[in-house]
Amino acid sequence: MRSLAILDSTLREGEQFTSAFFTFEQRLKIARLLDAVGVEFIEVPSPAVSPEMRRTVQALCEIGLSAHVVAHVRCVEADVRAALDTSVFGLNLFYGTSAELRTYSHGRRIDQLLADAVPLIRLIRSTGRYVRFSAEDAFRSDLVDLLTVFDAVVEAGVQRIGLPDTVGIATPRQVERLVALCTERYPQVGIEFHGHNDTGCAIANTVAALEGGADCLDVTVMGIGERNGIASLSGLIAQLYIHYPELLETYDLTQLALLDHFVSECLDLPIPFNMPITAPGAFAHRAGVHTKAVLKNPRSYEVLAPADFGLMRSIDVGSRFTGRHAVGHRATALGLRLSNDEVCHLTQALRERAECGSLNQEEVDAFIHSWWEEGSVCRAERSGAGIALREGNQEKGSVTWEP
Ligand code: HCA
Ligand code: CU
Repeated sequence: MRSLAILDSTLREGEQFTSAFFTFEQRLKIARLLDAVGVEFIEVPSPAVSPEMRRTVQALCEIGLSAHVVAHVRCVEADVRAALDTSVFGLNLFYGTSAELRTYSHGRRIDQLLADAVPLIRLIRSTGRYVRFSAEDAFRSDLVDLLTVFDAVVEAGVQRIGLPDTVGIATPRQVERLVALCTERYPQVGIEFHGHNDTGCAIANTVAALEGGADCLDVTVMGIGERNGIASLSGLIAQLYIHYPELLETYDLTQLALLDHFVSECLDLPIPFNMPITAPGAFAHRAGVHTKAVLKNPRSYEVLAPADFGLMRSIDVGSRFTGRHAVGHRATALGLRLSNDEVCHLTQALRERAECGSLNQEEVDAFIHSWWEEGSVCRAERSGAGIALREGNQEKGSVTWEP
């Protein structure tokens, strides 16, 4: 079986998300939750950032996580030494290789950046630590430059090379091809991919990297990161669950929602409505056609089983699109025994009411109760004439609603 490592960078890339801030305690709790989910790597910022960051990184190394803590470090000797001064498992080095970053970011030529990086890689390897080198902005880099850099860093002893799509520009096909090329050229090292979401392809690109041969995929909780972030942990897990379930065998998927909720609380940022698995509506079904089928067999419209993630599905009954199966099901759950005709009438009444605006679950329940009570009055009034809707139907042997 092929192996896959998920690297979560919520504590590094994630805190580069605009207005994000995690306290010391929150960082520790996020790391524990990530560990409970089962990610292999937790990426943290460079300990050289500040004494407080150094304290945090060291604390994260000492709380007994199974995940490997790796520091994201520039190819600058002081930064590398600051990271080596902590107990991190390894260092994730990065250096911009595209013309854009070489010109406007660090201003170094390819030969100059290699002169910086190669001795540092050797230094890190001499301490026995893990080292990965990422060519920042790989997908806007000239292929010859990129391979020149990777040839040198692989030769210097890195265990993994990283291909970040720093500006979210790549298509899945480009990612798969470049990763496949590197997998073939550098069979002795692992390949990592880190995909930004500027054009909405982060998760697709991350899965394409896996299919191209990458063995380490970067994510953050809810996809937070610079600008509009990178691939989300939930999004990647949703894809793996369906297409590569064997790669999730060591994961505890029931911890995922707790993690997303905790980070969402820390940032005072709701989980996005379209977040796979953990969005509030990820397992909510609405239109009559859908709810009828889902009530018969959830697999009709659910490819992810909510229970596997410790979650529950919901049936939204309060819309103008509602159907009698959903309404009958809800009425039964409320303890009412309705005939088929009654369910049809109730559904019609509910739909008419929902034309003025959708109802939430509480409003639906209140509507059903008051509809039922009004019906009882009518039934009582009419009972002398023998035309009470419900009892009358039952007398005639009409079928009681069965969900
Ligand atoms: C950054 C850039 C980075 C690095 C990714 C990596 C990117 O914020 O420093 O080290 O693989 O997207 O290129 O996040
Ligand atoms: Cu990034």
